[in-house]
Amino acid sequence: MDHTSELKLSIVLSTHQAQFEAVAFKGDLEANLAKVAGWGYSGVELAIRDPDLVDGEVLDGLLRRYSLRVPAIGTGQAWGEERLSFTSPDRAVREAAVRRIKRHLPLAHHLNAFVIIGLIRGVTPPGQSRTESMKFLIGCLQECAEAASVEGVCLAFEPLNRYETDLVHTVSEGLELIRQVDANSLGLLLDTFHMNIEEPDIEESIQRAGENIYHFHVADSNRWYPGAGHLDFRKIFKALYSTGYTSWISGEFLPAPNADSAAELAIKTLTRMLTSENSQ
Ligand code: LER
Ligand code: MN
Repeated sequence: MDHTSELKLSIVLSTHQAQFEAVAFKGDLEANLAKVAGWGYSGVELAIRDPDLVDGEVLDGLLRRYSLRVPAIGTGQAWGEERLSFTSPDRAVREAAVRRIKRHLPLAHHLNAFVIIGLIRGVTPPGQSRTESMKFLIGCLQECAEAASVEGVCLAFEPLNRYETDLVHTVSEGLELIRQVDANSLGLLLDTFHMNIEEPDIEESIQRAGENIYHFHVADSNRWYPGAGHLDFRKIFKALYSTGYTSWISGEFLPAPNADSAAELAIKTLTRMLTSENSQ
């Protein structure tokens, strides 16, 4: 396994201050981009609550200055900060969530980035059945996927662990959801932190997801940087690349012991794991 010729390593960075914890860098965009590039990452995954708050020209200039690409745009802050969701019992909230995802599409098209559908799926509220939540979720995804196709963008749906949502925890459930939405622009984002909690066999699940894997998040078992927990990333990457995956590995982990050390240790560990002399 030698991917050194084209190491596509990125890290999640929030364009603005945010509450979500597993993002090492928030706030001061230029300072953060400079640091990320300095450590050797070639990409930044941008977590954006509201794309209307992002100045595209300023962003373009900064990405050029630091030679960084954007593999994906994270959208979960619209849930974390504003409670927008695809499964709200309130139609107006669901419509606002769909509108928000659609607003991400022009920037995603411009950056050639996936739009992530993670936490914005929401949770089943008291008094609503899971069946109803899934019906709302599928309807919202169909609308977003259609708009994404028109814009030439793909959506990456992320199975999340049971402590964050009651809806779609596993690769199997993710694949079934994709089948039901039935849109070419929809694939999966797999996250090793969630897989460690929910999948019976991480490597087998990765292989089963196969060409439906559009994007990949890494954090260790404790949601620290890869190498700080007990996940076997060599086995995980072997399974991932055996599916034909050629896209990005994106670090989404806690700023522990602090953001800078986590980012630096992550890229060192990932680079070592992905070079031939160190992989089995
Ligand atoms: C949330 O736990 C997560 O993994 C993010 O990628 C949410 O979109
Ligand atoms: Mn994730």
